[in-house]
Amino acid sequence: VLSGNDKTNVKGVFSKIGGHAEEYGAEALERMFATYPQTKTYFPHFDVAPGSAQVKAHGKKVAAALVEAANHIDDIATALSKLSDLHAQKLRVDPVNFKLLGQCFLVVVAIHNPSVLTPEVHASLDKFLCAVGNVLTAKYR
Ligand code: ZNH
Repeated sequence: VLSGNDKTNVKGVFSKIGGHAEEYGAEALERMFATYPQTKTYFPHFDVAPGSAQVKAHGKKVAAALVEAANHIDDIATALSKLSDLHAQKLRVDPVNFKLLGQCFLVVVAIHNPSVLTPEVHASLDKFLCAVGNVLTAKYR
């Protein structure tokens, strides 16, 4: 469960990264595909080469969902309800992969903003990314 302090920390991260969120989303995907090549199997219809326009576009969507979750941090489940349906009913991504993408996103934030990611903020952002992953896999059965 995210504490009040976690929520403040997460909002702080998103306000500091501001307009870079979309770019970080794409970079996190690129890093996930490179570091954990098995994740590419979910995207057989994508060009997953670094710099791919499809990966950039998808990174934007993922980042927008994260921003939406951060903006509705008291009720992420409602904010991402449709996306949760999509992942449960159609995409059926193995939940382990959410940890991988979350970790890649953390690393990308750290690379670009070393001073933002204090250990305390790191822990809060990690909890938030886990919470998002939990929402997106909550309707699996
Ligand atoms: Zn996911 C899709 C988000 C994770 C896989 N996604 C998607 C979208 C979004 C998202 C927003 C779009 C939708 C529409 O269009 O409507 N994801 C997300 C998030 C996360 C995720 C936020 C976390 C954080 N996913 C994930 C993972 C994976 C995935 C981990 C694997 C690996 N997704 C996916 C796919 C898709 C999606 C495959 C579809 C794509 C296309 O376009 O086709």
